[in-house]
Amino acid sequence: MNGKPLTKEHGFPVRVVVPGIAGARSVKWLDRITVQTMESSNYYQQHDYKILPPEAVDSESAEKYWDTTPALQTMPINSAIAVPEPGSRVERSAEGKVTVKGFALPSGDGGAVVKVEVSGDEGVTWTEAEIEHDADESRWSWRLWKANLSMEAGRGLKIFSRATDASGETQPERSQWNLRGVAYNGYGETTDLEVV
Ligand SMILES: Nc1nc2c(c(=O)[nH]1)N[C@H]1C(S)=C(S)[C@@H](COP(=O)(O)O)O[C@H]1N2
Ligand SMILES: [Mo]
Repeated sequence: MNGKPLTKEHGFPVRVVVPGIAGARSVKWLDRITVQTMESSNYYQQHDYKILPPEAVDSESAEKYWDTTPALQTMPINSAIAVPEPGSRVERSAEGKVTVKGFALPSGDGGAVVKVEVSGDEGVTWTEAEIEHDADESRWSWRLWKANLSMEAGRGLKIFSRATDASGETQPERSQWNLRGVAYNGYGETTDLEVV
């Protein structure tokens, strides 16, 4: 944990870390490992963290899908905007640009995030961001990014972000609804901006 000892909350004394796999599988407070030919029957492997089909709309209608839907393992590519915050007032530079910052994560085994784009006109035009960190060291980690985006002044404006990784995986505008709300990876966005 950035060179500091693992805390109890995060799994001390022993935690498994599974790169590229959903955090739900990084088991904390580890006390034994079983090698077996069948998938774990653990509740969180079987009855949670699955992308259920949209027909599953509540716990009753979901019941028949748990056994036939594979457990979520790899996460899809994703990005998020941290700056500017939703609802904020943003001052443009003398050149009419807004500073946008955020982070992006690659898909499970997809290599590093290699491209991040931002849009200030709801996806009509895209501007490429600069990505920090060495791509060679970012196969399973997030990368921070920063962009200078030309925007017109106005109210109620939005900015989107869209990441692409080395395997070519990229974010859709939205992803399909699922009961557990897992693996959502539609464009990152910040909304309700006042750009001056
Ligand atoms: N033993 C154990 N490990 C666990 C869990 C748990 O309930 N028990 N939850 C998992 C889930 S769902 C998540 S999202 C991560 C959260 O880890 P963090 O608190 O370090 O972010 O731990 C995972 N490891
Ligand atoms: Mo979780």
